[in-house]
Amino acid sequence: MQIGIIGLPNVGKSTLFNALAKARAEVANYPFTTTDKNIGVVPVPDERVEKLGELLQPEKLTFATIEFVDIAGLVRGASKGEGLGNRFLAHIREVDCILHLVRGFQNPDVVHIEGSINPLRDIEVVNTELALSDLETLDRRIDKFTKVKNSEERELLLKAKETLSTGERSNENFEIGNAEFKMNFLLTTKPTLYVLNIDEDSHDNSKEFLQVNDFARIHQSQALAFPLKIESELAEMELNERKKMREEWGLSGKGFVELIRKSYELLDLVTFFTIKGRETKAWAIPRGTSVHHAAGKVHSEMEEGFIRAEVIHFQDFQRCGSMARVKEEGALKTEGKEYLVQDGDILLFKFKN
Ligand SMILES: Nc1nc2c(ncn2[C@@H]2O[C@H](COP(=O)(O)OP(=O)(O)OP(=O)(O)O)[C@@H](O)[C@H]2O)c(=O)[nH]1
Ligand SMILES: [Mg+2]
Repeated sequence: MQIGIIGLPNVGKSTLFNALAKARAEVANYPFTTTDKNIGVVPVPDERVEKLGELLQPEKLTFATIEFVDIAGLVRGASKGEGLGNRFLAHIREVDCILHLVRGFQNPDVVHIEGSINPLRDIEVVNTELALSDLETLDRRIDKFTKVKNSEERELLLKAKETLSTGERSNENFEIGNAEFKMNFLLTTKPTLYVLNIDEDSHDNSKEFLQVNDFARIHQSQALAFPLKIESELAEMELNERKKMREEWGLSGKGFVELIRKSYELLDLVTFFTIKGRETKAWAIPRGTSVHHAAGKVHSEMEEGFIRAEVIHFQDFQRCGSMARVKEEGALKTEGKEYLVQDGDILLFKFKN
Protein backbone atom coordinates (compact mmCIF):
# COMPACT_ATOMS: atom_id res chain seq x y z
CA MET A 1 0.00 0.00 0.00
CA GLN A 2 1.50 3.27 -1.13
CA ILE A 3 1.15 6.93 -0.27
CA GLY A 4 2.40 9.41 -2.83
CA ILE A 5 3.92 12.65 -1.56
CA ILE A 6 2.78 15.40 -3.91
CA GLY A 7 2.91 19.21 -3.99
CA LEU A 8 4.44 22.19 -5.77
CA PRO A 9 8.23 22.19 -6.32
CA ASN A 10 10.40 23.11 -3.34
CA VAL A 11 7.79 22.57 -0.65
CA GLY A 12 9.92 19.94 1.08
CA LYS A 13 8.70 16.66 -0.41
CA SER A 14 12.14 15.09 -0.68
CA THR A 15 13.10 16.45 2.73
CA LEU A 16 10.04 14.70 4.15
CA PHE A 17 10.72 11.54 2.20
CA ASN A 18 14.35 11.41 3.32
CA ALA A 19 13.46 11.91 6.92
CA LEU A 20 10.81 9.20 6.62
CA ALA A 21 12.71 6.65 4.69
CA LYS A 22 16.30 7.71 5.21
CA ALA A 23 16.52 7.14 1.51
CA ARG A 24 18.87 9.11 -0.67
CA ALA A 25 16.58 11.27 -2.77
CA GLU A 26 18.42 14.47 -3.47
CA VAL A 27 17.51 17.48 -1.42
CA ALA A 28 18.43 20.77 -3.03
CA ASN A 29 17.17 24.30 -3.36
CA TYR A 30 15.95 24.27 -6.90
CA PRO A 31 12.89 22.83 -8.65
CA PHE A 32 12.80 19.31 -10.08
CA THR A 33 15.48 17.74 -7.96
CA THR A 34 13.47 14.57 -7.91
CA THR A 35 12.91 13.20 -11.38
CA ASP A 36 12.60 9.56 -10.62
CA LYS A 37 10.09 7.80 -8.51
CA ASN A 38 11.53 7.00 -5.12
CA ILE A 39 9.92 4.52 -2.85
CA GLY A 40 10.60 4.26 0.87
CA VAL A 41 9.39 1.52 3.18
CA VAL A 42 8.44 2.92 6.58
CA PRO A 43 7.59 0.99 9.76
CA VAL A 44 4.30 1.95 11.37
CA PRO A 45 4.75 2.90 15.04
CA ASP A 46 2.49 0.70 17.17
CA GLU A 47 2.52 0.45 20.96
CA ARG A 48 0.87 -2.95 20.75
CA VAL A 49 3.92 -4.39 18.98
CA GLU A 50 6.12 -3.08 21.76
CA LYS A 51 3.81 -4.59 24.38
CA LEU A 52 3.90 -7.98 22.61
CA GLY A 53 7.68 -7.72 22.59
CA GLU A 54 7.70 -7.23 26.35
CA LEU A 55 5.34 -10.13 26.99
CA LEU A 56 6.82 -12.63 24.54
CA GLN A 57 10.48 -11.63 24.37
CA PRO A 58 10.82 -12.86 20.78
CA GLU A 59 14.20 -12.92 19.04
CA LYS A 60 12.78 -10.67 16.40
CA LEU A 61 10.12 -7.99 16.63
CA THR A 62 8.81 -6.63 13.35
CA PHE A 63 6.50 -3.68 12.74
CA ALA A 64 4.01 -3.41 9.87
CA THR A 65 5.18 -1.22 7.02
CA ILE A 66 3.72 1.19 4.51
CA GLU A 67 5.38 2.74 1.50
CA PHE A 68 5.92 6.39 0.72
CA VAL A 69 6.64 7.55 -2.79
CA ASP A 70 8.51 10.80 -3.43
CA ILE A 71 6.97 12.27 -6.58
CA ALA A 72 8.40 15.14 -8.65
CA GLY A 73 6.98 18.62 -8.01
CA LEU A 74 4.01 19.70 -10.08
CA VAL A 75 3.45 23.12 -11.63
CA ARG A 76 0.56 24.92 -13.31
CA GLY A 77 -0.07 23.28 -16.65
CA ALA A 78 1.15 19.83 -15.56
CA SER A 79 -1.98 18.23 -17.04
CA LYS A 80 -0.91 19.78 -20.37
CA GLY A 81 2.60 18.39 -19.97
CA GLU A 82 4.30 21.39 -18.28
CA GLY A 83 7.28 20.62 -16.08
CA LEU A 84 7.38 16.90 -15.60
CA GLY A 85 3.59 16.88 -15.91
CA ASN A 86 2.71 13.59 -17.49
CA ARG A 87 5.24 11.52 -15.66
CA PHE A 88 4.16 13.13 -12.43
CA LEU A 89 0.51 12.30 -13.06
CA ALA A 90 1.29 8.72 -14.02
CA HIS A 91 3.06 8.25 -10.69
CA ILE A 92 0.09 9.58 -8.78
CA ARG A 93 -2.21 7.18 -10.60
CA GLU A 94 -0.25 4.26 -9.15
CA VAL A 95 -0.50 5.19 -5.47
CA ASP A 96 -3.41 4.37 -3.17
CA CYS A 97 -3.48 7.63 -1.21
CA ILE A 98 -2.03 11.11 -1.39
CA LEU A 99 -0.02 13.11 1.10
CA HIS A 100 -0.31 16.63 -0.28
CA LEU A 101 2.54 18.70 1.18
CA VAL A 102 1.91 22.43 1.23
CA ARG A 103 4.41 25.20 1.92
CA GLY A 104 3.76 27.16 5.09
CA PHE A 105 7.36 27.98 6.02
CA GLN A 106 8.68 31.44 5.17
CA ASN A 107 12.44 31.16 4.44
CA PRO A 108 12.94 33.62 1.51
CA ASP A 109 16.10 31.71 0.48
CA VAL A 110 13.96 28.84 -0.74
CA VAL A 111 12.34 29.82 -4.05
CA HIS A 112 8.54 29.62 -4.14
CA ILE A 113 7.38 28.83 -7.64
CA GLU A 114 4.23 30.95 -7.22
CA GLY A 115 6.15 33.87 -5.69
CA SER A 116 4.51 34.07 -2.25
CA ILE A 117 3.33 31.98 0.70
CA ASN A 118 -0.34 31.17 0.20
CA PRO A 119 -1.29 27.59 1.15
CA LEU A 120 -4.88 27.62 -0.13
CA ARG A 121 -3.87 28.98 -3.53
CA ASP A 122 -1.13 26.34 -3.77
CA ILE A 123 -3.57 23.56 -2.93
CA GLU A 124 -5.91 24.82 -5.65
CA VAL A 125 -3.08 24.94 -8.22
CA VAL A 126 -2.22 21.29 -7.60
CA ASN A 127 -5.80 20.06 -7.30
CA THR A 128 -6.81 21.88 -10.48
CA GLU A 129 -4.14 19.96 -12.39
CA LEU A 130 -5.41 16.70 -10.92
CA ALA A 131 -8.98 17.58 -11.86
CA LEU A 132 -8.00 18.61 -15.41
CA SER A 133 -6.17 15.35 -15.85
CA ASP A 134 -9.24 13.45 -14.60
CA LEU A 135 -11.49 15.35 -17.01
CA GLU A 136 -9.30 14.19 -19.88
CA THR A 137 -9.39 10.62 -18.64
CA LEU A 138 -13.19 10.83 -18.38
CA ASP A 139 -13.54 12.29 -21.88
CA ARG A 140 -11.50 9.45 -23.31
CA ARG A 141 -13.71 6.89 -21.59
CA ILE A 142 -16.92 8.68 -22.51
CA ASP A 143 -15.87 8.64 -26.17
CA LYS A 144 -15.66 4.87 -26.06
CA PHE A 145 -19.32 4.66 -25.08
CA THR A 146 -20.78 7.16 -27.55
CA LYS A 147 -22.16 4.44 -29.80
CA VAL A 148 -23.66 2.42 -26.98
CA LYS A 149 -27.25 3.48 -26.33
CA ASN A 150 -28.44 3.87 -22.74
CA SER A 151 -25.10 2.84 -21.41
CA GLU A 152 -25.22 3.12 -17.63
CA GLU A 153 -21.49 3.45 -17.47
CA ARG A 154 -21.51 6.36 -19.89
CA GLU A 155 -24.17 8.06 -17.81
CA LEU A 156 -22.04 7.62 -14.73
CA LEU A 157 -18.95 8.95 -16.42
CA LEU A 158 -20.91 12.01 -17.54
CA LYS A 159 -22.12 12.52 -14.00
CA ALA A 160 -18.57 12.30 -12.69
CA LYS A 161 -17.49 14.82 -15.29
CA GLU A 162 -20.26 17.19 -14.27
CA THR A 163 -19.22 16.97 -10.61
CA LEU A 164 -15.57 17.58 -11.41
CA SER A 165 -16.34 20.50 -13.71
CA THR A 166 -18.00 22.37 -10.86
CA GLY A 167 -14.79 22.08 -8.86
CA GLU A 168 -16.22 19.48 -6.51
CA ARG A 169 -14.16 16.52 -5.50
CA SER A 170 -15.34 13.37 -7.27
CA ASN A 171 -16.51 10.44 -5.23
CA GLU A 172 -15.08 7.02 -5.54
CA ASN A 173 -18.48 5.51 -6.09
CA PHE A 174 -21.11 6.92 -8.35
CA GLU A 175 -24.49 5.28 -8.34
CA ILE A 176 -27.27 5.31 -10.86
CA GLY A 177 -30.17 2.98 -10.24
CA ASN A 178 -28.63 -0.34 -9.29
CA ALA A 179 -25.40 0.29 -11.08
CA GLU A 180 -22.35 1.30 -9.16
CA PHE A 181 -18.94 1.85 -10.65
CA LYS A 182 -15.63 2.27 -8.95
CA MET A 183 -14.06 5.50 -10.05
CA ASN A 184 -10.72 4.76 -8.44
CA PHE A 185 -8.90 5.31 -11.73
CA LEU A 186 -9.40 9.02 -11.10
CA LEU A 187 -6.72 11.01 -9.25
CA THR A 188 -9.21 13.19 -7.41
CA THR A 189 -10.90 10.22 -5.72
CA LYS A 190 -7.79 9.26 -3.80
CA PRO A 191 -7.96 9.79 -0.03
CA THR A 192 -5.82 12.81 0.80
CA LEU A 193 -3.92 14.09 3.81
CA TYR A 194 -2.93 17.77 3.55
CA VAL A 195 0.29 18.44 5.45
CA LEU A 196 1.15 22.10 5.97
CA ASN A 197 4.94 22.39 6.29
CA ILE A 198 5.20 25.12 8.94
CA ASP A 199 8.06 27.00 10.58
CA GLU A 200 9.11 25.70 13.99
CA ASP A 201 7.68 28.78 15.74
CA SER A 202 4.32 28.48 13.97
CA HIS A 203 1.37 26.53 15.42
CA ASP A 204 -1.54 24.43 14.42
CA ASN A 205 -3.86 27.28 15.41
CA SER A 206 -2.33 29.68 12.88
CA LYS A 207 -4.68 31.31 10.39
CA GLU A 208 -3.03 29.41 7.51
CA PHE A 209 -3.47 26.05 9.11
CA LEU A 210 -7.06 26.70 10.13
CA GLN A 211 -7.79 27.54 6.49
CA VAL A 212 -6.14 24.35 5.28
CA ASN A 213 -7.94 22.37 7.95
CA ASP A 214 -11.31 23.81 6.89
CA PHE A 215 -10.55 23.09 3.27
CA ALA A 216 -9.67 19.50 4.12
CA ARG A 217 -12.82 19.02 6.19
CA ILE A 218 -15.08 20.37 3.45
CA HIS A 219 -13.42 18.00 0.98
CA GLN A 220 -13.69 14.90 3.20
CA SER A 221 -9.94 14.91 3.76
CA GLN A 222 -7.51 15.19 6.67
CA ALA A 223 -5.02 17.91 7.59
CA LEU A 224 -1.92 18.14 9.75
CA ALA A 225 0.41 21.06 10.62
CA PHE A 226 3.97 19.78 10.58
CA PRO A 227 7.23 21.68 11.28
CA LEU A 228 9.23 19.54 8.87
CA LYS A 229 12.65 21.14 9.27
CA ILE A 230 12.88 20.83 13.04
CA GLU A 231 11.18 17.43 13.02
CA SER A 232 13.72 16.03 10.54
CA GLU A 233 16.50 17.31 12.77
CA LEU A 234 14.86 15.78 15.83
CA ALA A 235 14.40 12.47 14.03
CA GLU A 236 18.19 12.12 13.91
CA MET A 237 18.60 12.53 17.66
CA GLU A 238 18.63 10.08 20.53
CA LEU A 239 15.27 9.55 22.22
CA ASN A 240 16.13 11.44 25.43
CA GLU A 241 17.73 14.34 23.63
CA ARG A 242 14.71 14.48 21.35
CA LYS A 243 12.32 14.65 24.30
CA LYS A 244 14.30 17.50 25.83
CA MET A 245 14.40 19.44 22.55
CA ARG A 246 10.71 18.90 22.02
CA GLU A 247 9.99 20.56 25.36
CA GLU A 248 12.46 23.36 24.72
CA TRP A 249 10.88 24.15 21.37
CA GLY A 250 7.40 23.78 22.81
CA LEU A 251 6.45 21.31 20.06
CA SER A 252 3.00 19.98 20.81
CA GLY A 253 2.70 17.42 17.99
CA LYS A 254 3.96 13.86 18.12
CA GLY A 255 6.31 14.31 15.17
CA PHE A 256 6.72 11.56 12.61
CA VAL A 257 4.83 9.08 14.75
CA GLU A 258 1.69 11.14 14.21
CA LEU A 259 2.39 11.73 10.54
CA ILE A 260 2.91 8.02 9.85
CA ARG A 261 -0.12 7.02 11.92
CA LYS A 262 -2.30 9.48 10.00
CA SER A 263 -0.97 8.15 6.70
CA TYR A 264 -1.72 4.64 7.87
CA GLU A 265 -5.29 5.61 8.75
CA LEU A 266 -5.67 7.20 5.34
CA LEU A 267 -4.88 3.86 3.69
CA ASP A 268 -7.70 2.30 5.73
CA LEU A 269 -5.64 -0.66 6.84
CA VAL A 270 -5.99 -2.94 9.84
CA THR A 271 -3.14 -4.60 11.70
CA PHE A 272 -2.95 -8.24 12.71
CA PHE A 273 -0.16 -9.99 14.57
CA THR A 274 1.59 -13.34 14.26
CA ILE A 275 3.54 -14.61 17.26
CA LYS A 276 4.69 -18.03 16.17
CA GLY A 277 8.31 -19.11 16.39
CA ARG A 278 11.11 -16.65 16.93
CA GLU A 279 9.43 -13.70 15.38
CA THR A 280 6.55 -11.55 16.55
CA LYS A 281 5.29 -9.57 13.65
CA ALA A 282 2.67 -6.98 12.75
CA TRP A 283 1.04 -7.06 9.31
CA ALA A 284 -1.03 -4.44 7.56
CA ILE A 285 -3.94 -5.46 5.33
CA PRO A 286 -6.90 -3.59 3.85
CA ARG A 287 -9.93 -3.41 6.14
CA GLY A 288 -12.40 -6.15 5.26
CA THR A 289 -9.80 -8.78 4.28
CA SER A 290 -10.75 -12.39 5.04
CA VAL A 291 -8.53 -14.45 7.33
CA HIS A 292 -7.95 -16.77 4.36
CA HIS A 293 -6.31 -13.98 2.36
CA ALA A 294 -4.50 -12.72 5.43
CA ALA A 295 -2.87 -16.16 5.67
CA GLY A 296 -1.63 -15.71 2.11
CA LYS A 297 0.07 -12.50 3.10
CA VAL A 298 2.14 -14.46 5.62
CA HIS A 299 2.84 -17.42 3.33
CA SER A 300 1.27 -18.70 0.11
CA GLU A 301 1.23 -22.26 1.55
CA MET A 302 -0.85 -21.09 4.45
CA GLU A 303 -3.48 -19.76 2.07
CA GLU A 304 -3.45 -22.85 -0.15
CA GLY A 305 -3.66 -25.33 2.72
CA PHE A 306 -5.79 -23.15 4.99
CA ILE A 307 -7.90 -25.11 7.47
CA ARG A 308 -8.85 -22.59 10.14
CA ALA A 309 -7.44 -19.77 12.22
CA GLU A 310 -7.29 -19.40 15.96
CA VAL A 311 -7.88 -15.83 16.94
CA ILE A 312 -7.24 -13.85 20.07
CA HIS A 313 -7.58 -10.14 20.32
CA PHE A 314 -4.53 -8.16 21.42
CA GLN A 315 -6.35 -6.78 24.47
CA ASP A 316 -7.31 -10.25 25.69
CA PHE A 317 -3.77 -11.43 25.19
CA GLN A 318 -2.43 -8.47 27.11
CA ARG A 319 -4.86 -9.20 29.94
CA CYS A 320 -3.84 -12.88 30.06
CA GLY A 321 -0.16 -12.13 29.66
CA SER A 322 0.82 -15.45 28.09
CA MET A 323 -0.36 -18.04 25.58
CA ALA A 324 -0.69 -20.66 28.33
CA ARG A 325 -3.08 -18.42 30.26
CA VAL A 326 -5.01 -17.64 27.07
CA LYS A 327 -5.60 -21.36 26.57
CA GLU A 328 -6.56 -21.92 30.20
CA GLU A 329 -9.16 -19.21 29.94
CA GLY A 330 -10.41 -20.53 26.63
CA ALA A 331 -9.94 -17.08 25.12
CA LEU A 332 -8.93 -18.46 21.71
CA LYS A 333 -11.71 -18.39 19.12
CA THR A 334 -11.71 -20.67 16.09
CA GLU A 335 -12.61 -18.98 12.81
CA GLY A 336 -13.12 -20.26 9.27
CA LYS A 337 -12.05 -18.89 5.90
CA GLU A 338 -14.66 -16.16 5.67
CA TYR A 339 -13.86 -14.45 8.97
CA LEU A 340 -12.90 -10.80 8.40
CA VAL A 341 -9.72 -9.87 10.21
CA GLN A 342 -10.23 -7.18 12.87
CA ASP A 343 -7.64 -4.60 13.84
CA GLY A 344 -5.63 -6.03 16.74
CA ASP A 345 -6.27 -9.72 16.05
CA ILE A 346 -3.48 -12.16 16.87
CA LEU A 347 -3.78 -14.99 14.34
CA LEU A 348 -2.56 -18.59 14.55
CA PHE A 349 -3.07 -20.32 11.22
CA LYS A 350 -3.82 -24.03 10.95
CA PHE A 351 -3.03 -25.39 7.52
CA LYS A 352 -2.01 -28.58 5.78
CA ASN A 353 1.12 -28.65 3.68
N1 LIG B 1 13.15 26.61 6.13
C1 LIG B 1 12.72 25.47 5.67
N2 LIG B 1 13.26 24.98 4.54
C2 LIG B 1 12.82 23.81 4.06
C3 LIG B 1 11.82 23.07 4.72
N3 LIG B 1 11.57 21.96 4.02
C4 LIG B 1 12.40 22.00 2.96
N4 LIG B 1 13.16 23.12 2.97
C5 LIG B 1 14.18 23.50 2.00
O1 LIG B 1 13.55 23.70 0.73
C6 LIG B 1 14.37 23.24 -0.33
C7 LIG B 1 13.63 22.25 -1.20
O2 LIG B 1 13.31 21.09 -0.45
P1 LIG B 1 13.02 19.69 -1.18
O3 LIG B 1 12.71 18.74 -0.09
O4 LIG B 1 14.09 19.36 -2.14
O5 LIG B 1 11.69 20.10 -1.98
P2 LIG B 1 10.82 19.22 -3.01
O6 LIG B 1 9.40 19.51 -2.69
O7 LIG B 1 11.24 17.80 -2.97
O8 LIG B 1 11.19 19.89 -4.41
P3 LIG B 1 11.10 19.26 -5.89
O9 LIG B 1 11.54 17.85 -5.83
O10 LIG B 1 12.00 20.14 -6.66
O11 LIG B 1 9.68 19.38 -6.31
C8 LIG B 1 15.62 22.65 0.34
O12 LIG B 1 16.64 23.61 0.30
C9 LIG B 1 15.17 22.37 1.76
O13 LIG B 1 16.24 22.43 2.66
C10 LIG B 1 11.28 23.61 5.94
O14 LIG B 1 10.42 23.02 6.59
N5 LIG B 1 11.76 24.81 6.35
MG1 LIG C 1 11.94 16.56 -4.46
